[in-house]
Amino acid sequence: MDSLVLDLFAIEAVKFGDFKLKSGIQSPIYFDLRVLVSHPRVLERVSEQLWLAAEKGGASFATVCGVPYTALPMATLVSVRHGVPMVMKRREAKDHGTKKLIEGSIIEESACLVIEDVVTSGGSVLETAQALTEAKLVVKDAVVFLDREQGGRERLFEKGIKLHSVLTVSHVLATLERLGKIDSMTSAQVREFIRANTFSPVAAPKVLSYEERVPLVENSLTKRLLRVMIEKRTNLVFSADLKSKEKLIEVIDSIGPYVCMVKTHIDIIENVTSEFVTCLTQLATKHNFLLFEDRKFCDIGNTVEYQYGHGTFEISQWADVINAHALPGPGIVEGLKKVGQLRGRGCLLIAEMSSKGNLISSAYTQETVAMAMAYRDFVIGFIAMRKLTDDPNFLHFTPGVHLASGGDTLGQQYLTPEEVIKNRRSDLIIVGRGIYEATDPVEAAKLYRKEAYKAYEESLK
Ligand code: S5P
Repeated sequence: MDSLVLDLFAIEAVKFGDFKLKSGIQSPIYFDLRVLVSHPRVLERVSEQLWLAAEKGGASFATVCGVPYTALPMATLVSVRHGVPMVMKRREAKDHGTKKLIEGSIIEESACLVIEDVVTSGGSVLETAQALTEAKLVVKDAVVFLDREQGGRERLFEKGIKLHSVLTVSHVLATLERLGKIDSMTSAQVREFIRANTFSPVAAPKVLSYEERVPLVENSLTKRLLRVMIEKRTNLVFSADLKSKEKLIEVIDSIGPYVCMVKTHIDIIENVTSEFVTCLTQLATKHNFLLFEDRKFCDIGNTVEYQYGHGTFEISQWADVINAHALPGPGIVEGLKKVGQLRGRGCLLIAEMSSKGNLISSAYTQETVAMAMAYRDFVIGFIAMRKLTDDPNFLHFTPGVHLASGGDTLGQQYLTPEEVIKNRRSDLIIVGRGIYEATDPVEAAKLYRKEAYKAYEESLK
């Protein structure tokens, strides 16, 4: 191992001095294993050591996956040399087409070994492991060439991943000092830096109960919704996508006691009149639920201001909540806010969609979350397929929910209430056809309510 450490030092894969890390912290040591691609013999040895470390650690796996990008050539060498298939993780989901994050043939439920060059906090390994898990692979082991000993091992262990390493910083320091490449001062300085910059193991943030969230949220509409959810013990939103006014009123009146919100597409209802809208608001008062018009605004600020405040449906007059795409940029929220904020309304940003092949990328989702943060006085949450932020102010609404998994013929993809609330940690489920197309919509609403609320209670444990 001495000669490998010396080689790394010679090719400047390990450097001493004063380096600014990605996090902004100044570090007296820097590892840059990206240079390995220019040194094939060293790269080959590094890869072989990774294999041996995983083997020695007792890792068992059917595929390997390198954390992009530096570990990709390492994983490739391991794969080719030992005949273990590899899968490849994209840095982000493709913007078009399949949106797959993991490329390669996947044998569901088989174990995959994550390969990484350097581990500090363990964050990159976790991110890759999460993508692999979502692709139905099992991650129990990860192997890293260099463990910076800053808490990554412990953090990964907490998440059920055993980290095997070829080298640790302590080992590298001791070797270089012993071989006269660095002095004892340098090595002591690095040790002190590592000691002072260790990430403490963190448990996944606790899921807050609705009661715990009420005093934390800033927006009064969010507070109101949470209170309804608590009082009625429901996190079910009914998507009332019916065309007939009479039928719609009948269904809403019968399932009203079991939902905290009713979502409409006002433009699909035939011959909407002001009496109908009044009836809708009366039902909302009678059964204590909020009204959400699923208008999905998506235009420049000036236009959405008109669409929201005026026009046939006068949405701002009766809908407590509306939603909007972030696509046009912050102007859309500004325009909607001009109309809605004074009336105490709230907006959900569409950060993800349930439909197959939708063009939303992970970068778009992140930008949407950032936009919401900037307008937290009006944006109360997201339409999303999972929890996107731990900020208690934002509620996550997930559509595409059905007790029978699958989808429809037009691209809708369904998840179960349990998957959405317990595993993906969303806050509310949106159910349409699962309820109004059931033989007995009232019984169906009761069942969805029960399942989603039970999943919420279990997520608190
Ligand atoms: O990504 C989305 C966003 C929304 S708001 N996927 C969706 O399905 N929706 C809406 O949720 C959709 O417009 C419909 O009103 C409801 C789902 O209906 P279901 O019958 O498939 O449950």
